[in-house]
Amino acid sequence: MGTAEDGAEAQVQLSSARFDVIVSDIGMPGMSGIELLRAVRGLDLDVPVILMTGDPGLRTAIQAVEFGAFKYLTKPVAKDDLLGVVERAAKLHRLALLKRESLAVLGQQTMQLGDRASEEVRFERALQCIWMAYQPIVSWRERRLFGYEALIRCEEPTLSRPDELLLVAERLGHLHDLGRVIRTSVSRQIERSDPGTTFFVNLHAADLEDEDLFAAAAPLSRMAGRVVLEITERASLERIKDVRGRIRLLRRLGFRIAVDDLGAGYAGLSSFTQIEPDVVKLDMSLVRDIDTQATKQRVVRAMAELCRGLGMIVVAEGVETPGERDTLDGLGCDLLQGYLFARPARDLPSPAY
Ligand code: G
Ligand code: MN
Repeated sequence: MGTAEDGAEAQVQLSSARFDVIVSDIGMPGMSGIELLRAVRGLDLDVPVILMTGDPGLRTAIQAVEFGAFKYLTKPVAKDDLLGVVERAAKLHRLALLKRESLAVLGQQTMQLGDRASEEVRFERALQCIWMAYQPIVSWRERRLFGYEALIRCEEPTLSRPDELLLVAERLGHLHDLGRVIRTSVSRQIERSDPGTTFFVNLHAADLEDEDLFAAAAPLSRMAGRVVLEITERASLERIKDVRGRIRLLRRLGFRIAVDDLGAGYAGLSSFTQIEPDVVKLDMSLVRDIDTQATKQRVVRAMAELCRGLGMIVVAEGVETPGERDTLDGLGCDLLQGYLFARPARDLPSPAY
């Protein structure tokens, strides 16, 4: 149990001790209760925060809940009511801790999605420690390196999975910030690398709405001739206005375009007709065990033949075994990528042939 005169003092106490529940006014000198809530989430993802105010405005109430306050009480608050809320909050806090513990015991990698305040704090931290891993894409026939795919990695422990990081960026409306950090980071790597190497960079559909992607002076645009932008088949482009026009602008800057995860996404050919890709990347689900699965072989042979006929380069991703490699080669896949050649890593790992 502890008391604090204002937000700053509460923060000091929070950084040295654990609490079951936090009860705070919204209107306070210096730091508001909402700001305190945000700071609390930087230190503790689970502790319930109960906010009180004598001046209930709709906006603060909405904010309080949106930012993950456990409850919002209007003063005067009867003592028994407050005690009841605090007790309930403490119990749910213990439950939250037990849940984390059980996930750790089970060794499960789950999404650690939290409330808005904790997401903002974690995302800000994540942006500070993003780095790119690079995985080689090789021409197996020629035993030659073709290029690298840049894959996002992040040291923030609660957002270490790329899918989580992207989901939180989306929820917070920060996808453009993330895309810009990625593109700047890749452009630095390209500057330091051999001029013959091509770099594959994943786009999020939302990036197609970021003016920075289309700016000729943006860091990656200045190296567009060495970059293939990957657009996944898994996400829908329906929301994006004038996809064709946007793709045309990217080509005019010098970028080449790939359709990623082909075979895993929506049925139909809308991504193809809209994007007319230079490169197609077959999804790993088609690659896995292809050496023993006749159906996959038929599909991949037909896809590779068609795409090559349309002048597209075909890349197979997620190649893990020599059997998969040899089968894909025989089916007409020009370029291969996967753990068999190298895992994604910093500093442009060399492929093993
Ligand atoms: O969505 P996209 O295809 O861009 O994602 C590639 C992901 O696949 C990366 O996260 C990368 O680490 C992973 N990956 C790369 N090579 C292999 C592989 O050979 N096997 C498996 N299982 N995953 C791979
Ligand atoms: Mn990709």
